Amino acid sequence: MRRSAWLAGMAGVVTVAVVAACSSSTDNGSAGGYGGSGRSSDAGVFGGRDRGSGAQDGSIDVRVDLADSSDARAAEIVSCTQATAAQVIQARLPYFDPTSATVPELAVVEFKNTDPDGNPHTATSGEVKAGTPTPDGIFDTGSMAPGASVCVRFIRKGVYPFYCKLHYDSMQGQITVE
Ligand SMILES: [Cu+2]
Repeated sequence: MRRSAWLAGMAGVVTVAVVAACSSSTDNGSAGGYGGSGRSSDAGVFGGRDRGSGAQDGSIDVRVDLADSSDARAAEIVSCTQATAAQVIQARLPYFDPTSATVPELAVVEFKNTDPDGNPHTATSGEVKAGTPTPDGIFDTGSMAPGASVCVRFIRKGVYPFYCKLHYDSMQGQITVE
């Protein structure tokens, strides 16, 4: 857990370190940035940025290594017309519906504005802490007009809280990827 906390604070620096490691080092292999035993469910919150910290405990997580080769991010926006959503989350006042969902790894979640009163909404990853929305940068649908959808593919296991930037007092939700 100590490592996770450090990564949270150093996320920006770690990203730079990965670039340096990839371009200049051959002994820091693709699995080197990960220790399987040190990860916890909240590690996913930090998305693709928890990389490059070195093989501190010597363990290699092959599953994560596979993710390494395809996509380092924890989630990505995908075309709704080319993906089959495992879960639809409706965005409308006063709440997302459903407010929480559990999907398997690589599943696509469709965020759809079904607001009958014409309000735009977003689904923005992060938490609302003490009334202050704090985006974590993993995904953001941007403003969706009524009828619009944005699809997000979840690449890594973890818990992904989100909120609507415009109505975050009531519109908060959570995706669990397992
Ligand atoms: Cu909203």
